[in-house]
Amino acid sequence: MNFKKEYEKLASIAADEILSAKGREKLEEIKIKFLGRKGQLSLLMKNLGSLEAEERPIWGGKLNSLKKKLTQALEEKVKELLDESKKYEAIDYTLPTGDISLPGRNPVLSVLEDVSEIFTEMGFGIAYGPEIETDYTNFTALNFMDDHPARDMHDTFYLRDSDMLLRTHTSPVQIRIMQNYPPPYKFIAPGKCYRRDTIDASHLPVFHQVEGLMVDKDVNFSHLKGILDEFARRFFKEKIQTRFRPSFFPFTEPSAEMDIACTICEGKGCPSCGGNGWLEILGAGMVDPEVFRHCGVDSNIWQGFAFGMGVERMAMIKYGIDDLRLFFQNDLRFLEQF
Ligand code: 2NM
Repeated sequence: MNFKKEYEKLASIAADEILSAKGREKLEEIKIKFLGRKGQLSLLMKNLGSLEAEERPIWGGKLNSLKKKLTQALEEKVKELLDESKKYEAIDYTLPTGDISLPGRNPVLSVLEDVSEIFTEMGFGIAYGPEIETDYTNFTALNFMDDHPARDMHDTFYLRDSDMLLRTHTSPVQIRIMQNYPPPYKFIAPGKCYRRDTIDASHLPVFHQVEGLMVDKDVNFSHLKGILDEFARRFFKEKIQTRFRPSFFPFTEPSAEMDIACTICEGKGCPSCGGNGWLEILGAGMVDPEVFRHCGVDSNIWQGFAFGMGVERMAMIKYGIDDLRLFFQNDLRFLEQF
């Protein structure tokens, strides 16, 4: 062996390997490799005899101080690894956490709960249904014509190679309940809906709706007005002014939209309400007999009203927010205000 070359090699790599060792097992391996009884240092010791006689004490001394240096480095590394493992041992995962500040709930969810609670207090149940729906329950049963623009690929998310789609409103929940249970009905259907809208301050492709249905043997338009008027007063404030305007939906006849006096200008007219003093908050109407027919409900015996509102829109009006994208950007500066 070339003694000097082997010595230089050992001296240059051994300390680095010790310092960068990851974990006790690796360190033990390194220790055996360099300092073990049959390790590289012992090998060199045994080979001192291959040197010229006058060189032996010099290289012997060098080997001894290298051995000392490596032994010391090893001891320090053992201590370092021990400290590290103690650091983890010292964490007690069962201790209560300290001062973590949590933001409030997302305002969309809290408005959805507020709306649901008001209707629950008025005796409505709550029903849920799938977000993936059929063309029949989302459109046909609701009296949408075959060529209605809402059915367009540009407006609705269709699932590839099937007649399934992402529901564009929660009305298919009402359809499924009516198809599967006998009247009377009095429930709301809150949940996510999907439309292929281009994102802007008032449109997102995913949004939330609360729709409702009340069907019995003697339900008429005055019940619709009474319930929805009471809802508006509980949701906004006792003295809020409301009005109903005639409207059109494929699934109700007659149909109406309900406005409240603008919460910003109280009806005087401002940019928020487009200057006319009123904010539209929901659509409603008497369920069309054609919808009942699709669900197997006899419209000669049962009548009722239905309504629907956009939760994001309600939250925007309630909290005076002019861009609905803020609800879903998860910016703590926004969320912490609720
Ligand atoms: C609205 C407005 C008016 C509605 C109708 C029905 C059903 F299934 F009973 F026919 N569900 N929801 C309805 C009525 C929804 O949203 C603006």
